[in-house]
Amino acid sequence: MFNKITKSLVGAVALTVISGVASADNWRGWNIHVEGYPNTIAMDRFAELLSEKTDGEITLQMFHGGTLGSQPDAVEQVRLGGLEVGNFNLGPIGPIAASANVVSLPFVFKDVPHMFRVLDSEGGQAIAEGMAEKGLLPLAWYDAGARSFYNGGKPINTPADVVGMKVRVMNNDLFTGMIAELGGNPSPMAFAEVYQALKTGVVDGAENNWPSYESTGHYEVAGYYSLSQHLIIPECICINTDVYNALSPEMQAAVTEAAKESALMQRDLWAEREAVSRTAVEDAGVVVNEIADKAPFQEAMAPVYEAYFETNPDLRPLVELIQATE
Ligand code: GTR
Repeated sequence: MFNKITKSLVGAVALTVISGVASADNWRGWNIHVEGYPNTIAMDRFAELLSEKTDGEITLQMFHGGTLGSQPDAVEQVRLGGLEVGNFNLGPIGPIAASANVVSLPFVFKDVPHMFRVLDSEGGQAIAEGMAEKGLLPLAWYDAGARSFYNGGKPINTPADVVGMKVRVMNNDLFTGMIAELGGNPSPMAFAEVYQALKTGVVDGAENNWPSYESTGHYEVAGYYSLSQHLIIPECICINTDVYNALSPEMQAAVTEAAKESALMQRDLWAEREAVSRTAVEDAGVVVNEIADKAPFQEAMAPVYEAYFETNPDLRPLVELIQATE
């Protein structure tokens, strides 16, 4: 009896080896957002689709709410292979992959559809290649809307309103430059620290899209939201490049398909959540203002672009390509 079992086990192992079926890969994924947020739902769906499309050969355990660390740390983790995947905003990736930084130039995109048209073209290809070279291969793009300024005390209508204001930004020289050129004091800080910093006056303001402004509760402590829409930055489902390259072509296709399906879901959820979040904060008493003339904000960004081109002269054509994309 024992012999029989042993024999059939040996047979099964041999078969597995011969047919090249590896044992399941268990991946770990990072996400900064809370339960119910579009990205959280879509990353969970990505995990489900991964199992389905790979017949369980790849499983993904998602860690939401930034429990595995801040975004800059998690970006490093995925690059180094400590984590396999993450849902990242390209803002904190720019300092690592220069081509990915083009999307963080203020006002570079006209609107979100323009951003997606660029990402779906050769411009997107160049950005993706630059990221993959640095160890972060983007499998699909998520929507993160447009970022606008918010603060306590008064609305922002002109750059003069930003003078002297302490504004939290994500870690990236383009963002510190952006605030400095408007006359404010930039304060790079982890996302998780912003609520307390706004509440205690360590910073006067910050900037983000509707869903993050609402989900973090920042609106409770910074009640003026001014529609500057100065940054339109995509997000990725990014995978460690070596992990992806080690997969068979069939597995690569399955992983990419799962990511793309997740992204389509995220974009639908995003559109809904933007409206829901806006209504929620307005109902809570947030004062929202349109900025009648954004040109002075755009003009103030000229030195930010110059500094970027000085460090990355070879990326000027990519920026021009984006600007020329209809
Ligand atoms: C959110 C974005 C996060 C993070 C955050 C921030 O809109 O989805 O990945 O970048 O902004 O401001 O740090």
